[in-house]
Parts: sequence; C-alpha cells; structure tokens
Amino acid sequence: MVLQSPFEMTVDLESGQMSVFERHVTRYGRDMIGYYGTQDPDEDALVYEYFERNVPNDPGQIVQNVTVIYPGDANGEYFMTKGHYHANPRASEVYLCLNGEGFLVMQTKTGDWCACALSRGKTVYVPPGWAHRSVNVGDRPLVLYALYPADAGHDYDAISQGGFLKRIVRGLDGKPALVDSKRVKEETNKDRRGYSTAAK
Ligand code: M6P
Ligand code: ZN
Repeated sequence: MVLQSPFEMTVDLESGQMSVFERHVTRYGRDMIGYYGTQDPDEDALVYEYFERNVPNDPGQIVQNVTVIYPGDANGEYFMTKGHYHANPRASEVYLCLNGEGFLVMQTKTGDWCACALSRGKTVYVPPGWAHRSVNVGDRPLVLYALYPADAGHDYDAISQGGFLKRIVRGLDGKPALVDSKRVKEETNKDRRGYSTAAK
C-alpha cells in the first residue's frame, strides 16, 4: 500500500474546471459508435470530456472526477456518457451536479432501473452493483463532480452488448421523455420534425 500525501485543489463551481488534474479524456461522436439507440452522433461533435485526479489504485483511495457533457443529441437521444458498471462489484460512487440539467440513469443486472434528475446542488448516490450513465437534457453543459473508489474499474462491455434498459429522448413536446430501449426506434421515428440536431 502506498502512503499518499494529502493534497488540495480548487474546483470552479460553475465550469467544473479543476486547478490540477492528471487525466483528461475526450469523447467525440466517433468514440460513441453503437451507444445510441437509433443513430450515432456526428463524428466530430464533442459529446463529453472528463478530468481526474490520480491516486494510487488501492482500496480505500478515492478518485475525484469532473465530467462535462455538452448539449446536443443524436436523432433526438440526448448527449450522454457511455455508462458503465464498476468492475469491482463492491464499488459505489457519489455525484454532485454543479451546473446544467440532466439525468443519471441507473440499472442493475437483474433489471431494476432508476433515473434521478440532476440540477445544480443535487447529489446522487450510486450503490454497488448499479450501472450509471449521465445524460444532458439542457441547452448548456451538464457539469458533474464525482467521487469513486480507486479500485472501482470500468466495465463497458455489459453496456455495449446489452445497452441500457431506458433512454432519454426529446419528446414530441420538446421535453425529455424516458423511453424503453426496445421502443426507442418507434419513439424517435414517430415524427422526426420533433427532434433537433443541435450537434450539427
Ligand atoms: C463519471 C465517473 C467516471 C467516468 C465518467 C464518464 O464522472 O463515473 O468514472 O469515467 O463519468 O463516464 P463513462 O466512463 O461511462 O464514459
Ligand atoms: Zn462509475
């Protein structure tokens, strides 16, 4: 076990900008092939990015992360993260929304699901065993601060194979609607005039 020295930093409460980070990951439309229900996002659209403070990969260490999901959609399905289960089934996560409007969509491998609305000041606890994906339904960046155990690990395979049970699309009234993944094609093809392509 590594004896980590204490450290500090600042997080801008509007933009989420961390004063120090070691890891920065960007996800463009081209990195999200197959994650959306009906259509991949424009390949050059910046869908989301995240920043992390590295700590040793030991049980008991905690990673600090800021994720920014940009406004936009792919055929009406709002921009979102890939979503993942933790490879370590004992690992949980806490989210604090700093800015924007969205949802944290969660599910278990036994078919339970939950969608918590996100807005400034809202926190969500993701217990062990729950996959999680954040979705921006607003017209400005959705900024999330998250804490999770350093040994959590990310399991994307279960998501890229089975997908999420529920998806959030722009409804015909222009408002976010939660739809069953199995029905997303019907829902998004009902009336294409109802959908924007903010990413393009
Ligand atoms: C959150 C955390 C991170 C994750 C990031 C992006 O801030 O859960 O661990 O990497 O969102 O989500 P994903 O890895 O599913 O693309
Ligand atoms: Zn996680």
